[in-house]
Amino acid sequence: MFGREPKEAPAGGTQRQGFLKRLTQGLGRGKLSFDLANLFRGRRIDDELLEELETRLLTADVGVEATEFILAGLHKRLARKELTDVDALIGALRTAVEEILAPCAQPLRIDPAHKPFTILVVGVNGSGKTTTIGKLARRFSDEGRSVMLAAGDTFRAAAIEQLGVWAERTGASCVAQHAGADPAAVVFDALQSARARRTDVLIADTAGRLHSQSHLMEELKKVKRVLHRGDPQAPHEVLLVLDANQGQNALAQAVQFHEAVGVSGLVITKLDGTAKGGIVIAIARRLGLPIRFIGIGEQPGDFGEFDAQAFATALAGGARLEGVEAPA
Ligand SMILES: Nc1nc2c(ncn2[C@@H]2O[C@H](COP(=O)(O)OP(=O)(O)OP(=O)(O)O)[C@@H](O)[C@H]2O)c(=O)[nH]1
Ligand SMILES: [Mg+2]
Repeated sequence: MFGREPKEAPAGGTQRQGFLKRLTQGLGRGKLSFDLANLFRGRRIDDELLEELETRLLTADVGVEATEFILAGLHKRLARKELTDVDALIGALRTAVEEILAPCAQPLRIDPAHKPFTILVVGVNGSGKTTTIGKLARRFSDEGRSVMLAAGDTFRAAAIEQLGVWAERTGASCVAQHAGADPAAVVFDALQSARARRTDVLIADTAGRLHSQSHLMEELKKVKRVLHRGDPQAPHEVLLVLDANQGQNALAQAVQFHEAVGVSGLVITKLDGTAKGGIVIAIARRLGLPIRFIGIGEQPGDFGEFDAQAFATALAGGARLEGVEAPA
């Protein structure tokens, strides 16, 4: 489907295929796939079919704007008689989706010149920030990098513990203070400590909910400012974590966070259990921000780089990735 295993993975191709297969099957379970192959099998292309296609796209949260854009392109090709049967139509849809997604498929590159390479993780409560941090910690340590986590969500005591558990599981170090401490102070301390230890990657967790949304944005701005004071180039990445289940709300969140703290990359989580995966297309078209990773479950391995072609194929159905079955 839409993930890519780390390039450094020893078993390379085989691992990637295994991941793609799981992603594709996950999509099938979550009904994320538009399921067009089944819907359209044996039919001819007419107005009714095109209307059904439009409904499918809207139901999957592709959004009005992106849906209209995709359909306009298909109508043009139909008028030119380039698409004579449903297979050709699904193929054209897949290509259209891939063209929207491809510019956003930009992997996160850790520049070793920055020690630590600092990642600030933001997003609303429950979107999957802390879990994503755990997955990133696992990924980076598997690549042979040293990792430090900063417990910048001081709003909930449980958040600090949760991050500590991930640090233990992944062999990362963790800098934390008591609940209620100033998150900017925690993150600043962590930066000093990571620098002293020559840690490769520092990942800062943040709260998803405060007394109000404006409190949250002010706090995040302060954390960012303080990091910047410690290292004029930090944070090197501001990663916004979005829950795909939130559909069009995820889009609104992205706009808001981007305005407040300047997002440089996205992680889209919970694509394993949603029928709303089309939101990825809406986000790509509306924001054009790099999509760094996707999450398809709660475990460290349920995570991969975003792959536009694989995602489009899994969503549109019809075609086969080599060695990967389409969702049943
Ligand atoms: N199915 C599924 N569950 C996920 C995924 N990512 C995270 N979760 C679950 O979503 C829930 C919330 O995840 P957290 O990582 O705690 O979210 P958070 O953004 O840190 O939440 P706050 O700390 O409250 O702001 C947990 O139960 C996670 O296990 C995913 O990709 N798929
Ligand atoms: Mg959290």
